[in-house]
Amino acid sequence: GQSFPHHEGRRRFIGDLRAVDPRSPILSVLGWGAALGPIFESQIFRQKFVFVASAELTAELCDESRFCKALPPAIVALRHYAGDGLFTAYNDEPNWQLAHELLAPAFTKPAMRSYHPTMLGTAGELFDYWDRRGGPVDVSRDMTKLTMETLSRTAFSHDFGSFRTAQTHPFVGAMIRALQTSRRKGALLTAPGGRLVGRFLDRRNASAQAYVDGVLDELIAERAGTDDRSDLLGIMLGVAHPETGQRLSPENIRRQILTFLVAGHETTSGALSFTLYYLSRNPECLARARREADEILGTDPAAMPTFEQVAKFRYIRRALDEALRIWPTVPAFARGPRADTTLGGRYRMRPQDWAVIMLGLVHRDPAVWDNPEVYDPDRFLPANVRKRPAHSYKPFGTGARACIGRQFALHEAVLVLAALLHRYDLTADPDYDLSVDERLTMVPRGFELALTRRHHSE
Ligand code: MNH
Repeated sequence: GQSFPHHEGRRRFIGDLRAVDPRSPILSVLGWGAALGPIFESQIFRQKFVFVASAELTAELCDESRFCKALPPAIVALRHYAGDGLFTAYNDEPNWQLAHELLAPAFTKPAMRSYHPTMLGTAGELFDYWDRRGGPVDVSRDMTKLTMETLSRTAFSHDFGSFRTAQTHPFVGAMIRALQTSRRKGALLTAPGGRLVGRFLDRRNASAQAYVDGVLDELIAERAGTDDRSDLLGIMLGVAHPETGQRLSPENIRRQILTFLVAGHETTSGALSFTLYYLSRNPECLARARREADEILGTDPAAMPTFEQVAKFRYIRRALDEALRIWPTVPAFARGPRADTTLGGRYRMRPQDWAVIMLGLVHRDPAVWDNPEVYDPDRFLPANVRKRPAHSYKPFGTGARACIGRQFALHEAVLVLAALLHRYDLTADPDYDLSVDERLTMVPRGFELALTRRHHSE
């Protein structure tokens, strides 16, 4: 095939292996890829990856008539656990269409109204937990507790009890480790002896995976036989397709649960953490966000937003959008052509080819964004959004396979930010330098905030 600009340190046989930190491959590619232009490649052993960095090529790849979601090796490797669950399904797998149609009603804006009380409840528990413990807060860890609880309670009516201990729930740790290992296997499989290494990793991972499966099977068993369709699990167990009568199999339901837990908690938690990081670093933005929270929520610092109020926090929403621009927590997604075509008028692509859209580069493309490194929520004022070309901002993916949980994530995140800013003064360590941890998604590492209760009465 054709070759694209690549890292100058490429070696025979291993390719760009030495330029990629195995613990943070995405950060590595963001780092050296920025200098390689709108489209570039990397090669690890025999596996080649094509990356897109420009908003212009991204817009073309987002044209659903010519391109669709593709599954690069790291995502294919996740199929070992998540199978034909929504995120890892191939476009033409029947369970994608079926699960998408059965679950879509559970993700509409009106559906969020039914989740709102639970979202308030978990946020309230988090605040109580902070007030009890005192001392600085590990933002990523605690936001992960919050989003994990919100998701498992709204989607599966299950309580992980995250706020009863300071530690991360062992289930969350095991789930992330199991999936991370399998994702890393992706590129290694093309190395000599790669299959052996893969089997070794699988064995080392087996107990974590067995534990995760056990918890999930128990969650399903607790509910089998009941007919409560008020959450995702109930819908998956109880609802048949209105026309075909088809249902999801128990195995597929387990894969969907794993998918929702993974796709639904760390992503939102990272978005919350990055927003708090940038607000703590930008006093003017923080003041505007807090003023908005105070205006809408009134004089009681313990007030929580109503469902209708959540849509009114326009500045806080922009603060979140802007954090997801600079640090999209799902850092990339892949697209492939539906038929032979030419990308950007120059690059031939066949249906088996794919290109990875590197959101961290696209969202900082200087052709679209002035001073891309500067945090400025007002980029998302409607008048400014209208001035930008379509598809220059894609934190939730695109088209038929875009994020089903977008409304859910935005509703929860805005609600929590507003309530938090209303309730607490935040102070960050001025010496903290942002460091990003590449788990399954991107989250700030070691970012701490001191939170003190506010007493505002006038
Ligand atoms: Mn989510 C797909 C980003 C929150 C469930 N999500 C995607 C994709 C992106 C994404 C990007 C598309 C990936 C691809 O094209 O390969 N998701 C996010 C971000 C947040 C997020 C940045 C939070 C912020 N996602 C959530 C939440 C849930 C969820 C919350 C569930 C409650 N996401 C999914 C599922 C898919 C998905 C399921 C797969 C959808 C499909 O292919 O049909």
